Amino acid sequence: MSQPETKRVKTDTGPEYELIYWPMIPGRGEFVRLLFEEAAVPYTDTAKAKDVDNAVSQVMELASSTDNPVFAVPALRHGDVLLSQTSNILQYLAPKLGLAPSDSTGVASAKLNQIVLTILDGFVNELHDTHHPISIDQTYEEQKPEALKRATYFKDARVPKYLSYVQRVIDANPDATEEEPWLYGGSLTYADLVLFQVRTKTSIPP
Ligand SMILES: N[C@@H](CCC(=O)N[C@@H](CS)C(=O)NCC(=O)O)C(=O)O
Repeated sequence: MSQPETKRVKTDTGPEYELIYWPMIPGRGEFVRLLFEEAAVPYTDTAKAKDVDNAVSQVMELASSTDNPVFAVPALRHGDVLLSQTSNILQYLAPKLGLAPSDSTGVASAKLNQIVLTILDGFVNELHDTHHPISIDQTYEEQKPEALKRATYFKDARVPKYLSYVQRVIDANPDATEEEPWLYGGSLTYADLVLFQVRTKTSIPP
């Protein structure tokens, strides 16, 4: 892996950051929140609004908007910019919040995104599908037999494969040490925060 530039750029001035996400569940919104929290940059969050019905309405409105179509939250509003797709939002925010190396060639950005997309594929998307293998609009209870089959396969085959990938990424990083096993470069990036979140929230049964 080529050495990333280490200089950090933290430009947190400018319009307010607004996270739009479902209230009541941390979900994919949590990945975005972690960046703001780590950088100690203020943001608003529909999920933290006192009026839950209003927060839900904002999400629903956004997901059916024709002006600036968004398929699903999380979404980020930053001035005139409205973005969705978790990894896309993180990739936009990280350099602004000092959580990705400055990157004149775009290589660091693409490499970090590659790591993040793979972790999200495994520990968010595939994990989610173990509970909703037939339809995301049906509850887990409506698809339990299929969920059991899917979860067994996920646990036995996919989790080890994804974990081995993460280990290979760390091993291939010349700047990672035993004490500081960063995924990319010699300091914390948003990819490490994504991994932290899936480690914290993912409980794989034995
Ligand atoms: N690939 C998207 C998936 C977004 C997604 O599935 N969001 C969920 C909440 S975590 C949702 O609101 N889904 C509604 C739907 O898919 O219709 C991302 O990473 O942001």
